[in-house]
Amino acid sequence: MSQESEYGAGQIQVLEGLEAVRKRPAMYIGSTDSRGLHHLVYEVVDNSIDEALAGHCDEITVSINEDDSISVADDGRGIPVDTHEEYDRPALEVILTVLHAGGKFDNKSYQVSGGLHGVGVSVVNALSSRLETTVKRDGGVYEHAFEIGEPIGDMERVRDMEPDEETGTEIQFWPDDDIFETTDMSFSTLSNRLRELAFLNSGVRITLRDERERTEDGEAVAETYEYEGGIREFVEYLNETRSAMHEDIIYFEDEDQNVRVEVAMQATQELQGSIHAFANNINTREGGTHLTGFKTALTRVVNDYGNENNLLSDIEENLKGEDIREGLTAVVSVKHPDPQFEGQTKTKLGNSEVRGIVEGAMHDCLGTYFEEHPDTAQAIVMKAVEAAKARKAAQKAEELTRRKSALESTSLPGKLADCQTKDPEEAELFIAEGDSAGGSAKQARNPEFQAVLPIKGKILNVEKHRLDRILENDEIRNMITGIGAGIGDEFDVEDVRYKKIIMATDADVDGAHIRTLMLTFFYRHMRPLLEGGYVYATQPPLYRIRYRGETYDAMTDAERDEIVEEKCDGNPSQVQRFKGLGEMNPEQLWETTMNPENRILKQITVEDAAAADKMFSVLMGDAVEPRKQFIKENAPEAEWIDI
Ligand code: 0RA
Repeated sequence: MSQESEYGAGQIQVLEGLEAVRKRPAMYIGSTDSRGLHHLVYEVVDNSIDEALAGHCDEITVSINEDDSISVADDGRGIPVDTHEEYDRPALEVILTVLHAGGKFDNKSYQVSGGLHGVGVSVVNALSSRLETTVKRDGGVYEHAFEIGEPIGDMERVRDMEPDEETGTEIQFWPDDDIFETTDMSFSTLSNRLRELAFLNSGVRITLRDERERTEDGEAVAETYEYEGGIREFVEYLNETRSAMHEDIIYFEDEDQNVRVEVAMQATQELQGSIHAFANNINTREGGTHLTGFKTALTRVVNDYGNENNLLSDIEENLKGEDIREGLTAVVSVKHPDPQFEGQTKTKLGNSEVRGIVEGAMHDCLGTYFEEHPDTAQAIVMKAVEAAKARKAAQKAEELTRRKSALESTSLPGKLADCQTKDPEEAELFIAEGDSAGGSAKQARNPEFQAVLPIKGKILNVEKHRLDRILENDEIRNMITGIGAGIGDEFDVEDVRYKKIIMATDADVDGAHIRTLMLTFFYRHMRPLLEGGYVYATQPPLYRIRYRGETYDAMTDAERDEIVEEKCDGNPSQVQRFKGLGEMNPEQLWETTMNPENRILKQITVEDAAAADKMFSVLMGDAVEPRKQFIKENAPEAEWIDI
């Protein structure tokens, strides 16, 4: 048999497609780090969500299995198993092996898969060492398995479906450790996204199981997310720890030109706003036309109401959008038949007609709501008036000059020991807790590329103060000028002077607190730093062990014990405990914490804005009980904040 007839043109195309995915995985799933790994799960789940949006599925179960494989099961129609004419192979095989095949099978009205990375389950298959599917459909149970994307044998019909059995799809896959830097799935990362999907698609029940962890009675750890109230419950959840100004959630949904719009919001007494926009279930962090439409209508309706009811006389001008959004929690979700994603991370909705659609719907619905709830309307306007007064006060007086000098002054803070290089790619800034650690770090550093800024103990808790007060704080002003890229709306990540900003704090409770204060500041006022992955924390060792002329560092008590047993025959010459960075001599500090060759840095990223928002309000806000609860549930992880 010739090569030609063994491999038809279709088969060759398949292999080439999968090869391309394995060669350049980042093109298809963004990256091959932990983020990319979790994308594999989302890719499969998105297909199940599509089934749910089409009205055929209401239950999805995601399991992290003991061997680190993932199973996703749904009760949808099942992936088609009949023969695909063009390829002369079962459709199931085509969908799992041909790039972008999934979407061609039916005209789904709102397709999530096909959105952000939206590359289809074939990409998951190509990047998995093994993948197994079970489909129940057309009266039968079908199985098919693959290795690194290629079918092993033929699809098989293993039995008939029982009369009471439901249709559906189960996909189990083993992410390929030749491709991914890590194959360790994080329960909290998956849970945040799956909870979000359950909020955004009311009526779908999503269960996440972790077979690696057992409860006391031997069951796998599991959580189920199901929200009949949809994004209304999302806003309630986000506001659990914030003080709401009105009982009910303002909510509306509307459909125009095939675009479905849903908005839920509630005003709170807090200073931080928390507005989250989604398009086809994708978190549009960079915003876009739906968010613009929402903001424009909000500003107009609140100003119209204020003017008509003579509530704006104190400020003698219209409220600005930022005044009105202070403390507002909102979720804006649109579903579009053909969403266009733009921006650096493709998380900005571009479809221009959406702006007017959201603006119009929001204007009508919020206008009506205000007419029907004058007390709430008045409270919202008065809160915005307070915000406007504070803003104007800050602008008017010396605050303006202070702010200007903080943001624009060219002179660097006196305490900063800058580095020689001016190339942000190479430059590192160590923000060191306390003058003694700062002093050691200045002696220890490599001045060519390492700058050191000591800060005094606890910086201001920015969660509790407006910008005018924040800018009065010397430590914060030093950070702003040192980093050199402004603050808040004026922050421009292009101007950062260092692309590694390293929080050097002690490995104790105080250190953890200071780190959290700094992170809160970065998150609220320099978020692109976190989004760009420029923020790190040092992880200095706790112990140094010496034995026969060798030194070993240990990060934990357990690691210390292991080294003592295995490397030192149970009898080390010295075990030194490092209490804090300030107590290390410069040489030790260089070796353990600053030398790029040996040090361990933890990169801090913001995976999920809603989860991060909630975490910072819980950790830094006024409500005490939820904070205790959060720390109890998340300790010791809370310290390391997987936002
Ligand atoms: C192609 C076409 C149809 C459904 C699916 C794919 C499908 C894919 C996945 C992936 C996970 N779960 C899934 N469920 C369905 C439509 C089938 C029809 O028209 O009956």
